[in-house]
Amino acid sequence: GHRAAVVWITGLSGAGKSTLAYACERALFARGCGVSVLDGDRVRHGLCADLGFSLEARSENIRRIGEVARLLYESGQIVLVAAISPLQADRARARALIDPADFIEVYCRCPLEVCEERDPKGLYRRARAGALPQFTGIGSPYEEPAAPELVLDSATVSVAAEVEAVVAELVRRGIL
Ligand code: GGZ
Repeated sequence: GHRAAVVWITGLSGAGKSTLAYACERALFARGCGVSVLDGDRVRHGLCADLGFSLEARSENIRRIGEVARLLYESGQIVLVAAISPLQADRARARALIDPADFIEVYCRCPLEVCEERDPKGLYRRARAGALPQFTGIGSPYEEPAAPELVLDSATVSVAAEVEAVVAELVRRGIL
Protein backbone atom coordinates (compact mmCIF):
# COMPACT_ATOMS: atom_id res chain seq x y z
CA GLY A 1 0.00 0.00 0.00
CA HIS A 2 0.89 3.64 -0.32
CA ARG A 3 -0.54 7.04 0.52
CA ALA A 4 -2.02 9.28 -2.16
CA ALA A 5 0.03 12.20 -3.44
CA VAL A 6 0.22 14.85 -6.12
CA VAL A 7 3.59 15.30 -7.82
CA TRP A 8 3.27 18.61 -9.68
CA ILE A 9 5.96 18.98 -12.36
CA THR A 10 6.39 22.54 -13.66
CA GLY A 11 8.85 23.94 -16.20
CA LEU A 12 9.30 25.30 -19.69
CA SER A 13 8.11 23.59 -22.85
CA GLY A 14 10.79 21.07 -23.80
CA ALA A 15 12.24 20.90 -20.28
CA GLY A 16 11.33 17.20 -19.98
CA LYS A 17 8.21 17.30 -17.80
CA SER A 18 6.22 14.69 -19.73
CA THR A 19 9.23 12.39 -20.10
CA LEU A 20 9.78 12.56 -16.34
CA ALA A 21 6.09 12.04 -15.54
CA TYR A 22 5.75 8.93 -17.73
CA ALA A 23 9.07 7.51 -16.47
CA CYS A 24 7.84 7.99 -12.88
CA GLU A 25 4.53 6.37 -13.83
CA ARG A 26 6.35 3.25 -15.05
CA ALA A 27 8.58 3.09 -11.95
CA LEU A 28 5.64 3.51 -9.56
CA PHE A 29 3.46 1.06 -11.48
CA ALA A 30 6.27 -1.50 -11.21
CA ARG A 31 6.10 -1.00 -7.42
CA GLY A 32 2.39 -1.74 -7.50
CA CYS A 33 1.20 1.84 -7.00
CA GLY A 34 -2.04 3.31 -8.31
CA VAL A 35 -0.79 6.11 -10.50
CA SER A 36 -2.15 8.59 -13.07
CA VAL A 37 -0.51 11.13 -15.34
CA LEU A 38 -2.15 14.45 -16.20
CA ASP A 39 -0.14 15.88 -19.07
CA GLY A 40 -0.99 19.46 -20.10
CA ASP A 41 -0.42 18.77 -23.75
CA ARG A 42 -2.80 15.77 -23.62
CA VAL A 43 -5.42 17.43 -21.42
CA ARG A 44 -5.53 20.29 -23.91
CA HIS A 45 -6.76 17.85 -26.60
CA GLY A 46 -9.86 16.96 -24.57
CA LEU A 47 -10.90 18.41 -21.21
CA CYS A 48 -9.27 21.76 -22.05
CA ALA A 49 -9.69 21.81 -25.84
CA ASP A 50 -11.59 25.09 -25.52
CA LEU A 51 -8.59 26.91 -23.97
CA GLY A 52 -5.81 28.87 -25.65
CA PHE A 53 -2.59 30.30 -24.25
CA SER A 54 -3.53 33.69 -22.80
CA LEU A 55 -2.65 33.91 -19.10
CA GLU A 56 -6.38 33.71 -18.30
CA ALA A 57 -6.75 30.52 -20.36
CA ARG A 58 -3.66 29.01 -18.74
CA SER A 59 -5.08 29.80 -15.29
CA GLU A 60 -8.29 27.99 -16.20
CA ASN A 61 -6.28 25.08 -17.64
CA ILE A 62 -4.32 24.76 -14.40
CA ARG A 63 -7.48 25.15 -12.31
CA ARG A 64 -9.12 22.21 -14.13
CA ILE A 65 -5.97 20.08 -13.97
CA GLY A 66 -5.72 20.85 -10.26
CA GLU A 67 -9.34 19.83 -9.68
CA VAL A 68 -8.93 16.56 -11.61
CA ALA A 69 -5.72 15.90 -9.69
CA ARG A 70 -7.66 16.41 -6.46
CA LEU A 71 -10.34 13.89 -7.49
CA LEU A 72 -7.71 11.27 -8.38
CA TYR A 73 -5.79 12.05 -5.17
CA GLU A 74 -8.97 11.58 -3.15
CA SER A 75 -9.45 8.20 -4.83
CA GLY A 76 -6.02 7.18 -3.49
CA GLN A 77 -3.81 7.65 -6.52
CA ILE A 78 -0.33 9.05 -6.89
CA VAL A 79 -1.02 11.77 -9.47
CA LEU A 80 1.78 13.00 -11.71
CA VAL A 81 1.00 16.37 -13.29
CA ALA A 82 3.14 17.62 -16.16
CA ALA A 83 2.07 21.15 -17.13
CA ILE A 84 4.07 24.32 -17.76
CA SER A 85 1.91 26.00 -15.09
CA PRO A 86 3.86 29.23 -15.53
CA LEU A 87 2.21 31.32 -12.81
CA GLN A 88 3.07 31.00 -9.13
CA ALA A 89 -0.50 31.93 -8.11
CA ASP A 90 -2.02 29.12 -10.21
CA ARG A 91 0.38 26.54 -8.77
CA ALA A 92 -0.40 27.80 -5.25
CA ARG A 93 -4.12 27.35 -5.93
CA ALA A 94 -3.54 23.75 -7.04
CA ARG A 95 -1.39 23.10 -3.97
CA ALA A 96 -4.11 24.45 -1.68
CA LEU A 97 -6.46 21.60 -2.75
CA ILE A 98 -4.12 18.92 -1.36
CA ASP A 99 -2.88 17.99 2.14
CA PRO A 100 0.48 19.82 2.43
CA ALA A 101 2.21 16.55 3.35
CA ASP A 102 1.12 15.03 0.04
CA PHE A 103 1.90 17.79 -2.47
CA ILE A 104 5.33 17.71 -4.10
CA GLU A 105 6.16 20.53 -6.47
CA VAL A 106 8.97 19.49 -8.80
CA TYR A 107 10.74 22.19 -10.77
CA CYS A 108 11.96 20.57 -13.99
CA ARG A 109 14.67 23.17 -14.54
CA CYS A 110 16.27 23.59 -17.92
CA PRO A 111 17.80 26.73 -19.45
CA LEU A 112 15.66 28.32 -22.15
CA GLU A 113 18.59 27.98 -24.59
CA VAL A 114 18.64 24.21 -24.06
CA CYS A 115 14.85 23.88 -24.52
CA GLU A 116 15.15 26.00 -27.63
CA GLU A 117 18.03 23.88 -28.92
CA ARG A 118 15.98 20.68 -28.37
CA ASP A 119 12.81 22.15 -29.88
CA PRO A 120 11.25 18.68 -30.48
CA LYS A 121 8.07 20.09 -32.03
CA GLY A 122 9.57 23.17 -33.72
CA LEU A 123 7.48 25.42 -31.47
CA TYR A 124 10.37 27.66 -30.37
CA ARG A 125 11.36 28.22 -33.98
CA ARG A 126 7.78 29.19 -34.79
CA ALA A 127 7.62 31.42 -31.71
CA ARG A 128 10.84 33.22 -32.72
CA ALA A 129 9.37 33.68 -36.18
CA GLY A 130 6.38 35.41 -34.60
CA ALA A 131 3.87 32.68 -35.41
CA LEU A 132 3.26 31.84 -31.71
CA PRO A 133 3.13 35.24 -30.02
CA GLN A 134 2.25 33.89 -26.54
CA PHE A 135 4.86 31.16 -26.29
CA THR A 136 6.18 30.54 -22.76
CA GLY A 137 9.67 31.97 -22.30
CA ILE A 138 9.47 34.04 -25.49
CA GLY A 139 6.31 36.16 -25.48
CA SER A 140 4.71 34.85 -22.30
CA PRO A 141 6.17 34.70 -18.77
CA TYR A 142 7.40 31.73 -16.75
CA GLU A 143 7.61 32.39 -13.01
CA GLU A 144 10.18 30.11 -11.39
CA PRO A 145 8.92 28.26 -8.29
CA ALA A 146 10.08 30.06 -5.13
CA ALA A 147 10.19 27.00 -2.87
CA PRO A 148 9.67 23.76 -4.81
CA GLU A 149 10.05 20.49 -2.90
CA LEU A 150 12.45 19.27 -5.60
CA VAL A 151 14.56 20.92 -8.28
CA LEU A 152 15.71 18.61 -11.06
CA ASP A 153 18.17 19.91 -13.65
CA SER A 154 17.05 18.03 -16.72
CA ALA A 155 19.86 19.43 -18.88
CA THR A 156 22.50 17.65 -16.80
CA VAL A 157 20.73 14.83 -14.93
CA SER A 158 19.52 11.58 -16.53
CA VAL A 159 15.83 10.70 -16.53
CA ALA A 160 16.66 7.60 -14.43
CA ALA A 161 18.35 9.79 -11.78
CA GLU A 162 15.39 12.18 -11.81
CA VAL A 163 12.98 9.29 -11.24
CA GLU A 164 15.16 8.09 -8.36
CA ALA A 165 14.98 11.54 -6.79
CA VAL A 166 11.17 11.62 -7.05
CA VAL A 167 10.84 8.10 -5.62
CA ALA A 168 13.28 8.98 -2.80
CA GLU A 169 11.17 12.03 -1.92
CA LEU A 170 8.01 9.88 -1.83
CA VAL A 171 9.80 7.43 0.47
CA ARG A 172 11.18 10.24 2.66
CA ARG A 173 7.62 11.51 3.19
CA GLY A 174 6.28 8.06 3.95
CA ILE A 175 4.04 8.09 0.88
CA LEU A 176 5.72 4.91 -0.37
C1 GGZ B 1 3.39 27.20 -24.36
C2 GGZ B 1 2.48 25.88 -26.01
C3 GGZ B 1 2.03 27.02 -26.68
C4 GGZ B 1 2.30 28.30 -26.12
C5 GGZ B 1 1.41 25.30 -27.83
N1 GGZ B 1 2.97 28.35 -24.94
O1 GGZ B 1 6.02 21.24 -25.01
P1 GGZ B 1 4.68 20.81 -25.51
O2 GGZ B 1 4.12 21.89 -26.55
O3 GGZ B 1 4.47 19.46 -25.99
O4 GGZ B 1 3.67 21.15 -24.42
C6 GGZ B 1 3.28 22.50 -24.46
C7 GGZ B 1 1.82 22.56 -24.28
C8 GGZ B 1 1.57 23.50 -23.09
O5 GGZ B 1 0.44 23.09 -22.42
P2 GGZ B 1 0.33 23.27 -20.84
O6 GGZ B 1 -1.05 22.85 -20.51
O7 GGZ B 1 1.42 22.56 -20.16
O8 GGZ B 1 0.53 24.85 -20.64
S1 GGZ B 1 0.06 25.76 -19.42
O9 GGZ B 1 0.41 25.08 -18.18
O10 GGZ B 1 0.83 27.03 -19.60
O11 GGZ B 1 -1.39 26.01 -19.55
C9 GGZ B 1 3.58 23.01 -25.88
C10 GGZ B 1 2.23 23.39 -26.46
O12 GGZ B 1 1.23 23.08 -25.45
N2 GGZ B 1 2.09 24.81 -26.74
N3 GGZ B 1 1.36 26.64 -27.83
N4 GGZ B 1 1.91 29.42 -26.71
N5 GGZ B 1 3.17 25.97 -24.86
